[in-house]
Amino acid sequence: MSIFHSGFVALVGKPNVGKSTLVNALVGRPISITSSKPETTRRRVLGVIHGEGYQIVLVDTPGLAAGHTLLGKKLREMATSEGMEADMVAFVVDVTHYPTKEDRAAAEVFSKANCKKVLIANKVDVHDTAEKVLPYLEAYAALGDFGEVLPVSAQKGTNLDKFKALMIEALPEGVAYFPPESVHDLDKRTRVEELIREQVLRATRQEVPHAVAVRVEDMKPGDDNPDVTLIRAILYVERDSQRKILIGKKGEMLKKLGMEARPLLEQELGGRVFLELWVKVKEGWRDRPDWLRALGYE
Ligand SMILES: Nc1nc2c(ncn2[C@@H]2O[C@H](COP(=O)(O)OP(=O)(O)OP(=O)(O)O)[C@@H](O)[C@H]2O)c(=O)[nH]1
Ligand SMILES: [Mg+2]
Repeated sequence: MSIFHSGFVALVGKPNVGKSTLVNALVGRPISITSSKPETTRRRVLGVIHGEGYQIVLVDTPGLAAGHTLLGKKLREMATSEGMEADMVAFVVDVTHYPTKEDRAAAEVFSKANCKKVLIANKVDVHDTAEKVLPYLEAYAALGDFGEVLPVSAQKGTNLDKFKALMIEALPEGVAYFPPESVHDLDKRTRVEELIREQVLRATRQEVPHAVAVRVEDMKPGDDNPDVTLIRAILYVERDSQRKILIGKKGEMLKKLGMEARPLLEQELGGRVFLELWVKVKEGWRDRPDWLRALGYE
């Protein structure tokens, strides 16, 4: 009987280094939302790579940051425990800049993981020669004992085959955790919420993206036309000023968000979608345990 290898590889690091973009590039589908705003990922997302004789389960984690809200604390705890429990840790850094205080803090946490570790230096496409990348690799490699150091570009696909080979090599013998058709572990409702939030992250600035949570209140086939899915979602914000920004002048922002999210939801659900978006203020939800639970951040 041939041997099967499988296991969990946690992608960890500070926010905005490209962990989710890497997961999407490796899986070959946009399963974890991305944006140029730090702290995009707020939940663990599993992405599955299927192959002959192996199955790699990628664990996308929230970026490790010094967030002062209860949500920030929960995300830190989640990312840390996912890293500690994985079969391999991929510590992701970004070579558009030299290591920051946040990189150092994250490296200190994850160098304690008791498993194989690699340093993945992402975004090498921003430099036009390999020589220019070298000093960044050296600076990041000095942050901890990360065994291999691999320069990659999630956006251009550079060295992702080598990254995959490193993961397969590190996987223990095991069983397939997911059936062949599964590429992620999120249910439909969560995917819908995440896709709507992705559009909010892209369209807003400063503190607004961080203060928004999305909840699908209702998702069902239309009464007259069962081929259409009716979705009613609420965008929760923390203050009335943020509510006004999300609605926009004459409701233009909300309309734009709906127009941008709808085709993505139709692609996700494989049919027509009627999307209704509402904005509500839930003061200080990021510091309220009951609301974090209700919003699925526990
Ligand atoms: N130039 C370049 N940009 C990249 C690359 N990979 C990711 N990015 C960009 O970096 C930004 C952050 O990407 P994400 O994948 O959301 O980063 P993340 O590490 O998951 O961030 P958090 O979820 O906030 O922790 C986005 O604007 C991406 O388009 C890359 O290989 N090259
Ligand atoms: Mg992310």
